[in-house]
Amino acid sequence: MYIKKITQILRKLEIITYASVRRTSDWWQNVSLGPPDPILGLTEAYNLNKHPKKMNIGVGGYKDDEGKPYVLPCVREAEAIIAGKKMDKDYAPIQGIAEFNEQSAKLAFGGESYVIRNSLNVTVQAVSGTGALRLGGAFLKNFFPGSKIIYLPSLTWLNHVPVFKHSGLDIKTYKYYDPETRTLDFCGLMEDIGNMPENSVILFHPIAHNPTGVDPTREQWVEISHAVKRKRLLVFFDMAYQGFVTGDLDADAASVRLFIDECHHILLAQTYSKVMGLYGERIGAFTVITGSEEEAGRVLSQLKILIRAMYANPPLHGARIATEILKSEKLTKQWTDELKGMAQRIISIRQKLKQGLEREGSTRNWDHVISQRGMFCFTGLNPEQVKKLTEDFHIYLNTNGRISIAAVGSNNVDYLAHAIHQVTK
Ligand code: PGU
Repeated sequence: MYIKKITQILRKLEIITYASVRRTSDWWQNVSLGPPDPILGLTEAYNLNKHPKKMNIGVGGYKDDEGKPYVLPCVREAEAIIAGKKMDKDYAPIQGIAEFNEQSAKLAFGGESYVIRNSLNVTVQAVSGTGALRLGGAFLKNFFPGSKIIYLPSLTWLNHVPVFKHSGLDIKTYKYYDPETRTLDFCGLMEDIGNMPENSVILFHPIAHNPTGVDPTREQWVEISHAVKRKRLLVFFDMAYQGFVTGDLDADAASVRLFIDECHHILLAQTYSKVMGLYGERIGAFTVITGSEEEAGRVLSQLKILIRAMYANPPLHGARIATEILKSEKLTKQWTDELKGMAQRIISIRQKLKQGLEREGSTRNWDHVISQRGMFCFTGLNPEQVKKLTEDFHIYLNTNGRISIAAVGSNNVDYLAHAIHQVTK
């Protein structure tokens, strides 16, 4: 009897203690379930699907003609050289590996660029393109004296919005793509620039616009540059596809270099994810063009403080690979040949897709499949049609109708054409 009483008391105490612990540690009860990522979430869904014909054409990652991930042979060679050097694993400097930063700036601006000759560029290693944009966002939030608004093209890479929001900037859009004509809405773009408040920030994709594959012409870039200057806008270029369109690194950087020649003090995000296929290595660079070497020193000091607080210093391996390739004439030549190979395979898949759609009997106009540039095709499919492609054909793509042509192979392009025709006829 006595023992029973004690046990009851102990039990009660335990419950009380447990309840009080529970009460104080219910920290996350108001955390709501977030939606899957609109791009990377597709891979999660794709991985769960067991259908033999399933296709993941949602994520912008280059695959070989059999749909397998492709490691560039120049990357394999660079890795062999690095392995042979038995390098240490010490921390990189806060701003990253100096040689990598130099080579990245040369790649973007050209070795003879006046900004490099006069040390006007502050180029730091970044955690890939996303990290470069995020660092740029933090720099703008903290130091840009103008408005904290960043203007993005209406239709842009989906992650631009959360990256800049997370940086504390306000997002507005400018007209870019005309869905009727499937071309650049140049008049709308110029009109919107004309209406922007002075000293705002405007983001451009310098080549292979994601998701539309529609870029301004050289003449249009010149006009844009003049309009931007009239409004004293700060230009942030997000260059994710240099070399991916033509295989010519200089040609694909033409818009960035035009702005440099016209004395714009731009910001630039670069990534080696696509162009060297270094997706998972998370390697990129961020540049601020300044007005003097002294200003450059001050800007670098503040970037280092921001980096230190965000991730301390960047990883080594991807930077070492890119540096080996960029500093060797032989490997750079091999790299550009391999870039050309990737660009050509994408163009040939575009042609096969269009032919396939015609063979299926589609009477729609599919010219844009061929005319758009870069990794993506902005098909014009609506969310309902996209849903049907996924449900009926096990094809995963973004609800905005964007497909990564670079992830389609000769073995499944006809299946894709058949499926697209079925949902659009
Ligand atoms: N900027 C643009 C225009 C991009 O398309 C991408 C990647 C990035 C920056 C960032 O690339 P990093 O991998 O951080 O270097 N866009 C791809 C990749 C998947 C994703 O959304 O991250 C895409 O599918 O749009």
